[in-house]
Parts: sequence; C-alpha cells; structure tokens
Amino acid sequence: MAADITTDDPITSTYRSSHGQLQAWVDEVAALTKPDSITWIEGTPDEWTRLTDELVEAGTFVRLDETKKPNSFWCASDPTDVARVEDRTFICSVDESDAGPTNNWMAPADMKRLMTDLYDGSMRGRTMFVIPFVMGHIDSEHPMFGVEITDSAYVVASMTVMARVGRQVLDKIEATNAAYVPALHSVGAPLAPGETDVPWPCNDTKYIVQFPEERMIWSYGSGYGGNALLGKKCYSLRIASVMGRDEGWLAEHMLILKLTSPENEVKYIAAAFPSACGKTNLAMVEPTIPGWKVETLGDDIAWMRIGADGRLYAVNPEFGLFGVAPGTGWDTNANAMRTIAQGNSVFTNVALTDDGDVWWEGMTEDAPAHLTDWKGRDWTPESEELSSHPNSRFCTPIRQCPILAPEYDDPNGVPIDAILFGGRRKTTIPLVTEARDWTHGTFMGATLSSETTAAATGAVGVVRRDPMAMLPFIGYDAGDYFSHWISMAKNNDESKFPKVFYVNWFRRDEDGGFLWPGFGENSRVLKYVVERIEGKVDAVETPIGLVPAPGALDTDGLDVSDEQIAKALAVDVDEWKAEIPQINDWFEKFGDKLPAVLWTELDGLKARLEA
Ligand code: GTP
Ligand code: SPV
Ligand code: MN
Repeated sequence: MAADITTDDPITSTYRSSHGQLQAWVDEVAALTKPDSITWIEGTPDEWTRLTDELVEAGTFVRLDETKKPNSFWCASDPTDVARVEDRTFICSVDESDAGPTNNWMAPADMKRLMTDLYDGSMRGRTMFVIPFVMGHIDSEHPMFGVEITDSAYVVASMTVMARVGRQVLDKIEATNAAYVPALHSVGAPLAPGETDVPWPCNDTKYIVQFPEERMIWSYGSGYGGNALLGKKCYSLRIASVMGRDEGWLAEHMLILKLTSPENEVKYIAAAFPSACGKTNLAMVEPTIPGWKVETLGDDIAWMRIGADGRLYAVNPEFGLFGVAPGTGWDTNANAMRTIAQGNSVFTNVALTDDGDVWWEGMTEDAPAHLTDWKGRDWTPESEELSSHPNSRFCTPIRQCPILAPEYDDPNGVPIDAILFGGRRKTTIPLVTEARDWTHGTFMGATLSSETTAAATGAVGVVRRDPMAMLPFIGYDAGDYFSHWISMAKNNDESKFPKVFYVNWFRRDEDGGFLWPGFGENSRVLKYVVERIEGKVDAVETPIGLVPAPGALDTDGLDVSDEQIAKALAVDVDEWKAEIPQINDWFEKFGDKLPAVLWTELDGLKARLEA
C-alpha cells in the first residue's frame, strides 16, 4: 500500500495521497522546508518501534527498564524548551479586534511572510513526517480531522499517544474527501550535510500561530507539548473554540468525570482549572468517602454540544494523558501511577533512576539515593535543585487508565450535570461556592483567577485572571467568548443546563499551609455538588453565591479541625471588596464586547458586599 513515488520530485516519500488538496499541501510544505525525505505515519506498532529505536539511537530517548516501565522512554528537552510560550503565541485573525485584548496578534499576511522565511529550508537534513489524525471519534457524525506535518520524531511519538493517528484516519480523509485542519510544525533546526544532531533540536525563535478563519496552525521553534503537539491546545482549544463560536458549541479546558453514588446514581461533572491546577488529579480521584466511585472520561479538554434532549453533552477529543509529573504519587494520584505502570509512555524532563525507571518530586516520600536529573547531571537528596522540572510530564495512553469510564467510547459523549471552575488562590476564594444561575456561573468563570504555574514560561505564583481557565486558549475575542457562553443558555433551555460551582483547593492558613487536604478528600466536594443538584443538602446565600450550610459538607472521618474547615469555607467580605477593583479593571479591557449582564453581575456583587 505504501508505494514509493515515481515523480521527478527529488524528495522521497513513503506515500502519495489521493486527496488532491492534501497532497498539494504536503508538496508545497516539502518544497519550502526541503526535508531529506517524507514519511507518512501509519500508526502501527512496528512503526512505533522503528521510531522509538531511532530516537534512542539519536540520544533523544533513553529506553526504560522493561520490567519497570515496558515500552517506555525517558527524554530530556533542551533546558530552554520546557513549557508553553504564551508570549510567542498568536491569534492571526483577519481583523485585529477578533483576536481581542487577551491574545497576541499580527496580520495573517505579515505572519505568513515572516514564518515562510523561517520555514524556508528549516527541515534540511531531516525527515518530514505527515501525521493524519482525528480529535475525538473517527466514527462521530462529523469527525474532526487534522494533519500535522512535523520534522520531530519526538512529536510523532507523542502525537501517536495523544491522538488517534495513522492509516485508518488517512483512509477516511481520502474516502470522504474530508476537510482537515492543516497543522505545520518545525523545530527550526536544519542540519548541514554531515552535521550531527543534538538530542533536542529547537530554535530560540519561537512562534505558535493560529489562523482562525482558515482553521490553520503554524508552529516553529519548540518541541514542547502544547507548542508542538498541534492536535492538543492549538487545534482542540484555540481553533475549536472558534468553530464552537460559529457553530453553537463549546471547546473548553476541562476534565470530564463520572461520579456514582452509593445509591448507584450517576452524575457527570466537567471542571475547568488552569494549567497545573488539578484537572488530571480530580479526573482520576479516589474518593475517601465510602461507597462513592469516580471514573475518568478526560483530564484536559472537553468539547460540549447541546444534545437532542437539550442537555449539554461532553466528549474528550484526546486519546492520551499529558500530565504534570511532580506531585503525582501513590498517595495523591494512584490511578495515574497505575496508568503509567503499564508502560507505552514517554516521560519528559523527569529524573532517571539508576535501575532504569523514572522518579520525580512527590512520587515517593523519600527520594532515591542517586538519580540522573532532568538536565542529565548526578543528583542526590542533598542536591540544591529539583531532580525534575516543575512542568515535567508523562505522556501515556488514556486506555491504560484503570478507571476509564466505558462512555469514553461513546461519540455522543455524556450529559454534564455540573461544571466546576477553580484555580489556585491562597486567599479569598472559598472551598466551594454555587452560582445562582447560568449567567452568574458565567460571571464566576469570566472572573476566575489563579496563581501562574510552570506550565507556561514566565513568573510563577502571580495572580492573574484566567477566564474559564482558557486565557491562553481562547482563539478569539474573550468578550465575544463570554457572550457565547451567555448565549448558550439563551438559545437553549437553561433548566437543562449544568449547575455551576467555583472551587479552590489551594487556600492557605497564616503559616502558608493548605487549609484543605485536597486530592482524595476533594470527593467530599463532589458529593456536596451532587447533593445540591438533587436538593438533598442546604446552602446559605452570601454576597458571592451559595455556600454549604452548616453540616452540608460531609466531613465525617476527616482529620481536619472544624475551625480549619470553617476557614476554608469562609466568605471574607474585606477580601472580596479588595477583589472588586481588579474585576472592574479586567472587565474594562473588553469595552463594548463585554456582555452587559456581566456588568450587572458585578454591580450586584458590589452592592451585596456593601450591604
Ligand atoms: P495541565 O495538564 O497543565 O492542564 O494541568 P492539570 O490541571 O491537569 O493539573 P494536575 O492535576 O496535573 O495538577 C498539577 C499539580 O497540582 C500537581 O503537582 C498536583 O499534585 C497538584 N494538585 C492537584 N490537586 C491538588 C489538590 O487537591 N491539592 C493540592 N494541594 N495540590 C493539588
Ligand atoms: C497545559 O499547559 O494546560 C497542558 C500542557 O495541559 S500542554 O499540552 O503543554 O499545553
Ligand atoms: Mn491543560
């Protein structure tokens, strides 16, 4: 089936597509980037073996011990290429106003000129891989196809885990002459003849670019996850959010979980927390309360559409987990540990143990006596630096998750009962607050704030507004995005919509300790959410929304003082008054685009705080 091409093209290719427009694009990219050869990705186990062997040979991968992590690899990036680069990320809409005040913008023609220069010859000495992929189910009503062209074998291996890729996808694209999102990626490190490669080629110049009207992605200079695995944030959030705006659905930075009560009542919950703020952990949580069961549907991205019954249905478009490694251990996230234990995974920027396994801070209480750190240096518990980069990641197939819900395979998704917003805030934000209605819930999402994390380059621990945990991922004007959220309930039956809650696992006491134990104990908040939906427990009105009535939150068996729980739940009017001018400044950014009802929400909040 994979026939060698017989044209006078000097670049060899393993295949020529019958999809004329796709083949023309591949030819055009090859003519520009000038790779040595072109490999179309089939998605077979043999191909995975060949690729990963080559990555080991190249020094990019170290094969882990087969008895510890079968078919798995350790990888260290260039120390400068470890996270998403938000300041290098652009929404190149035709009109600048469509990118809105939260995105970087450049005119599409200017960006294309600039990047065409960068791409010219950028794949010299390398293989150009063509990865046909689909986000979500291949047999869904409207499969969401993409094709990533990349000169990075690391990206191919990672995309093979994170998305459904290969021959079957290409067959369907060709058979249906389907539209697809073209996604071009180059690490920007051409090799001169005879030049030896480095383990992690990349370029100091980086551009992560979305062309929303053309539904097209161009990425240059970085090999890191969100910058380079273009099906993930670039397609499934930035481009998909624009599609959702145009077509009446939502693409969100949300986990999806299934919660079953001791009475066997099932609820589906989606939750938006900013990067490195707890989605993977909550998606796989092991409840500490007896009889409650959580199953996983997704840990990062949810696409949500109104179903025939008027409810909001969510699917996870991804095929793998790209999770934060540090803090993941048997005590905090045993299901993630069980998932990676099955192997078939890539670990980037964690530490390597002397017996061919991986380790990171938080995996076990005691660190091994000796490690190779993420920068390849000897490491001991006495070392000054962390063994693993704070944004080091495991990349692992979601099918290996032992608590994957069977509904993961349903292309129609699951009907969402509750949406949680949350962030990392040391102060102000209580453990759980319930919105009065969808508009108030949208206000909570639109004003969501969180301390920045290592998931993006730049300062860590700085409080910023991160609306719906989508600040770096909204592919258009954020004011229009808020309007889209408001219109979802206007154009549909709000009574069938999920209830909205705002949670904060990260509030601190005077000594800097967490007030709430988090992790498995977060199941208590999930239980409260379900019991609120079912009208089984009471809540109390406060200026910011509804909070648990005394006794409504199940704290049975929790080893935390009542006083501390009260602090975690408290609505401090003075702290909230200090929040008002910040929300005001934030809203001002959006000018006329901010839905008037959000100003009304803010006015109401102000008035209630003053009362
Ligand atoms: P992205 O993949 O970047 O979108 O992040 P995520 O939201 O999936 O974050 P993840 O669940 O990987 O958590 C990031 C960090 O927060 C990890 O170090 C976790 O150990 C830590 N964390 C998660 N849940 C809790 C919690 O309930 N309490 C505390 N204190 N830390 C938590
Ligand atoms: C995030 O930063 O929110 C991630 C990791 O989930 S990345 O895919 O790199 O964006
Ligand atoms: Mn994420």
